[in-house]
Amino acid sequence: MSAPMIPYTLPRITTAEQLQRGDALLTNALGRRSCRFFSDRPVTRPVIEKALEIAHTAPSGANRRGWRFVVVDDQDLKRRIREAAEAEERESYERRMTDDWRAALAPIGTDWQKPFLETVPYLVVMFQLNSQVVDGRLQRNYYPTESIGLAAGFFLMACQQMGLATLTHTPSPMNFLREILQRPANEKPFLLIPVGYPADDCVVPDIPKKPLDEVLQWNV
Ligand code: IYR
Repeated sequence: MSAPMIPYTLPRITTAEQLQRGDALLTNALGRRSCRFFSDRPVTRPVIEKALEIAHTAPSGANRRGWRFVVVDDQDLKRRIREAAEAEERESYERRMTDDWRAALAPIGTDWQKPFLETVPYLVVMFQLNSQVVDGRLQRNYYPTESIGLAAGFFLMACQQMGLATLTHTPSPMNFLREILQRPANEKPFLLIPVGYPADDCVVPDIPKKPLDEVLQWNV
């Protein structure tokens, strides 16, 4: 049965204001970098909750919001996650990755060691729900990967807007997150996002982003 329909409007703004707002957001987006050196300075809880509230507004297949966000601020859990992530990462860096993959990562300078997983105030773990209980029965979700990807994108931009640094960390495989965080089998770990402030001596690789005109096509 279709839901009742309600009016939808957006404020009418001038082209100049559209561009001004776009520029402000672009400056912000360009300022975002993946951070691998975090301060242990605490982040006030309502701030991270706000960012999650924003993530939760993302569009999702059939409006199911097929995701779970787990915030970890417990030091012991962070340590266990670091240990498990490093074990997988060590195996990946030393054995599982192809030479091409290792070469692609060389400019970024990453390795299997992830001390930031313990330093950072929060680890946000996003789980993808390929199914969930709706109206009392387990039903499949639609476009769950696209949906959680959008939620993650919203979250990263929200954090940046609020002055928080993030990293999209992908230890692989990530099943240990489900075990450590005691999530059920229908919840698949999608992304591990450390959130906090950059360390005072934080550095990031000086690498350019591919220009837009290399990826943008108008018509055919
Ligand atoms: N998951 C590893 C390796 C890694 C992979 C890609 I693709 C990156 O852009 C960066 C790192 C890690 O997090 O170190």
